[in-house]
Order: sequence, then structure tokens, then C-alpha cells
Amino acid sequence: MIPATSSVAVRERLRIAIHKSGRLAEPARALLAACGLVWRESSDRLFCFGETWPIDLLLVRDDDIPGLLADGVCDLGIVGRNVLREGPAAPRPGPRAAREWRPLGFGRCRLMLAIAQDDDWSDPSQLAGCRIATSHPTLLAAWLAENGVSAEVVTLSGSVEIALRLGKADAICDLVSSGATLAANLLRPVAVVLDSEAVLAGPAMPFGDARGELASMLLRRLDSVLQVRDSRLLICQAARAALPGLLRLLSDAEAPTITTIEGTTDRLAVQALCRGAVGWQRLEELRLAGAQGLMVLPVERMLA
Ligand code: PRT
Ligand code: ZN
Repeated sequence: MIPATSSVAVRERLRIAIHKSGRLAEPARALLAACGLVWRESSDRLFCFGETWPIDLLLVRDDDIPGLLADGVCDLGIVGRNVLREGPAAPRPGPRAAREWRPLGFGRCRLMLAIAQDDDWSDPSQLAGCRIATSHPTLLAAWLAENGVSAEVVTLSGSVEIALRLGKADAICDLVSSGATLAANLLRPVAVVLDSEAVLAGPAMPFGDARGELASMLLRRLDSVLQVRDSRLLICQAARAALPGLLRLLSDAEAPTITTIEGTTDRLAVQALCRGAVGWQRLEELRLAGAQGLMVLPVERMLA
């Protein structure tokens, strides 16, 4: 049972819509769990009651999330940018359309136009007068308008990739990640309509009640979890003369800590929080630039 949205108690709790099943479901729950949220699940597995914080989850089809946000049934949502920008299936009156609050770094894919492998491609103008099958009609129509192309948008709810074979379309506009589905259907991608990934979506205006505090706390933790996920602490020692070269190789680290090693005048200890990957290649380059005793450590938790 989903509690009613109108009671005062609910306004004091924050409700987040996430994908019930499908590729965004597990990563979304894992991300929220990493923020310290724990839930008790209802027997129908549609609603999770927040036990550590008054933050509940509603488990739904991802395509329903923009509508649930626009209707105020949910306060926040984790959904693909493609679904968020496509918007609710039926347009809602009023200014409640949700905005992207944070990109979350999983569920990456691209909404792409694809044509038959054997067809030539020059530029978007060649789609003029074509039928293009998609489950993202709003995004496709906007892209066609931006590119000054007049084409027929054929809306399908699924199996877009077989529309050419069925004779329903001359081109398709569909999500692509590895490209294997396009290749298996003898199609080739020719233009990117949208780069997508899972995002946290929320209202344009701040909440005017207790949910505002909860949303701020969640964002603070989320930012920390996302930062930690991509961060590595690099520690090494080097001669003072090597420092400029090392700093060039550590350009993704904000203000590394540099200290003089006790009992020396020209030996330094360097500690840098790197935002990008710190793989073997980079370690070799640092070593060649004079770094010694290199160590790369994962970061457990951070709070600004
Ligand atoms: O039933 P419900 O509507 O709740 O779930 P769903 O079936 O829509 O979920 P799902 O998992 O298919 O998609 C959820 C979201 O995952 C999408 O809105 C995207 O934001 C994101 N995502 C990331 C993808 C893909 N990658 C993806 N590859 N969604 C779909 N695909 C499909 C694509 O439509 C095509 O059929 O995978 C196929 C292409 O994959 P490749 O690897 O062969 O290129
Ligand atoms: Zn869906």
C-alpha cells in the first residue's frame, strides 16, 4: 500500500521514485544505501519505508517517474536523462516539470539515430520525408526541429530496432550502449540525439517544508558518495626539484598537500586526492618524473 500524499505526515517525509526492475534498479538502491538510508519493504514490494531517515522509496516503471514528479506523488526520482527529458507520457498543466539535480554516473547510453548498414549517410537533411521509429518522440521531434528536418515520427513503445525490417520505418532513433543490438539488426548509428545516464531529478523550486532539509542532507551525502567513488588518494615522496613535474601529472588533484620530510631540506612528502583513474601507466609516469614510494588508496568516506 502506498500512503496518501496529502497528509501532513507525508509532507514531512521525502519520497523518492526509483526503477522497480531493469538496469537502473540495483545501482539506484545501492547509491541510496551508500548514503546511509535503510528501508523496510512493503509486502507488494512497491513501497520501501525509510527506517534511518524519513525518506521512502516508491518502486515504479522508469517511464512513470516524470509523471509522478509532475503530479507531486514523489518528490525526487532516479531516472535516465532520456526519460526525464522525454517527459510524462501525457503533458501535465502547471509549472511542476522536474529538473536534473545531479548526474549519477551509471546507466550510461546514447539516444541515436540509426539507418540500414548499407545506406549512405551524409548529414541530417537526408532524413527529410523519412519515417523514423522511436520510443522517444519528444526528443526526436526536438532534434529534427533543431536540425531543420521535416520527417514523420513513428512512436513505438518497444522493439524499435526491428521497425525497418517490419517496413514500419526508414530509420530509427533508439538507445545504444554497446551497439550490439544495432549491429545484430544490420543498422548503424549516424547521429547522437542525447547523451544519457541516470540522474537525480527533483523540482525546480526548493521544498517549502521539512522535505527541504531532508533533500539537502541527501544531496550532501550523495555528492560525497559520488566524489568518493571517483577519488583515489595518492601518496609519494620526491626531491623538491621534481615537484613541478609531479604536479603537472597530478593536475586532477585539488591543492595537493606537500610537506618537507623531517630531518631533510629537499625531500618532500606529497599527498594528492585524484579525481580520475590512477592506473599503472600514470604511476610509471610519476616514477619517471621522480616519485618514490608511490601508494594509491581508495577513499572510504568524505564530508566537506
Ligand atoms: O519496464 P520498465 O519500463 O520499468 O523498464 P525498462 O524496460 O524501460 O528498463 P531498461 O532497463 O530497458 O531501461 C531503463 C533505462 O536504462 C533507460 O531509460 C536508459 O536510461 C538506461 N539504459 C542504459 C538503457 C540502455 N543502457 C540500453 N542499452 N536502456 C535501454 N537499452 C536498450 C536499448 O533500448 C536497446 O534495445 O538496450 C538495447 C541496446 O543495447 P546495446 O548494448 O546492444 O547497444
Ligand atoms: Zn521503461
